Amino acid sequence: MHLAIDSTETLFQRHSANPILTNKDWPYRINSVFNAGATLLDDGCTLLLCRVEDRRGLSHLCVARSVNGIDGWAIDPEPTLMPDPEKYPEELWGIEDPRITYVPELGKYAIAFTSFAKGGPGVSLALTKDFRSFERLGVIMSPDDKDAALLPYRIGGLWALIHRPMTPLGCHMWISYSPDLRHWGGHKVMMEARKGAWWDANKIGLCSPPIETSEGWLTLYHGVKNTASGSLYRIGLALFDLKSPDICLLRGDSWIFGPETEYERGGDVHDVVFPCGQTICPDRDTINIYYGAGDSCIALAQASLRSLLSWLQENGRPEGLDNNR
Ligand code: BMA
Repeated sequence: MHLAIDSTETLFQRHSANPILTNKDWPYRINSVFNAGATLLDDGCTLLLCRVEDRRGLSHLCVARSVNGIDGWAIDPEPTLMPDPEKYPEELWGIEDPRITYVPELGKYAIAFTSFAKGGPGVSLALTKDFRSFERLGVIMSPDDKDAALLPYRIGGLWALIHRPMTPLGCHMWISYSPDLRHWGGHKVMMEARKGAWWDANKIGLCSPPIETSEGWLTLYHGVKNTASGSLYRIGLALFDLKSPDICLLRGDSWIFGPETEYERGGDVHDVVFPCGQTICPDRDTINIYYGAGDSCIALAQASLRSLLSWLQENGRPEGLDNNR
């Protein structure tokens, strides 16, 4: 049995400036800011597409830009992308949790986000070149579904989307394929939630978009443990085959990051760490992981790509073997 508790504690380093963005930083009145998509722009600046919850409880998206990805954030003076329920009824109760993928073939960023309305939460897709104007493609995965990200290029001629439909039997990670980003099929389970007492029992979901490495798609995912005092959101690691991303090559047994600090254990929803985006530093090894903490603020943790991969080689196991799940 692999517990590897000591090595996991040093995999993610919280930044001393945490939390790096809170409602007090916002140029207009909001309740909270959390769960941000992230990308590096051509000029090297970091862009966060933040989920902002207003004081009605509805979410929209707002851009924050920074030269070093840590501080000095320039925040759009008004919401960058507001729900538009007249044209897109699926956005009636807001838009949430964006994941950004740069798609070289299109020369555009693809944003997969949760659109929330009376039918439940579903997955919507939008494209943008500049994070100022957006082309909405509407709902691409019907409710209940969330935690989606597009892979950056076609696989076998088809676009690939990771997402997390919900069923009463469990919430597992799926992958689906499309010739045109609008029509989706070839649905396959990528990775299942475990059962029983596990930290990732019953409900898992993709965090930030998978990172392409020579060993496979390195993937952070969240697991949700239900306890008598509520849900605990923690982060685990898995590696998927580059050419067949529905094949899980390795999955760690322990979580590698969980709520510990005051801003993670408190907040509007306690005990939540929820990354939706990351950037990779010029050394091509350091990852900046941006995560929502307690559904109230945005924090930054740094990790080494090489250390995450070697932790998985030591502590991960292929899926499908008898592993007591
Ligand atoms: C999930 C999502 C996230 C949120 C988390 C904890 O289901 O809705 O946006 O951060 O719950 O509340």
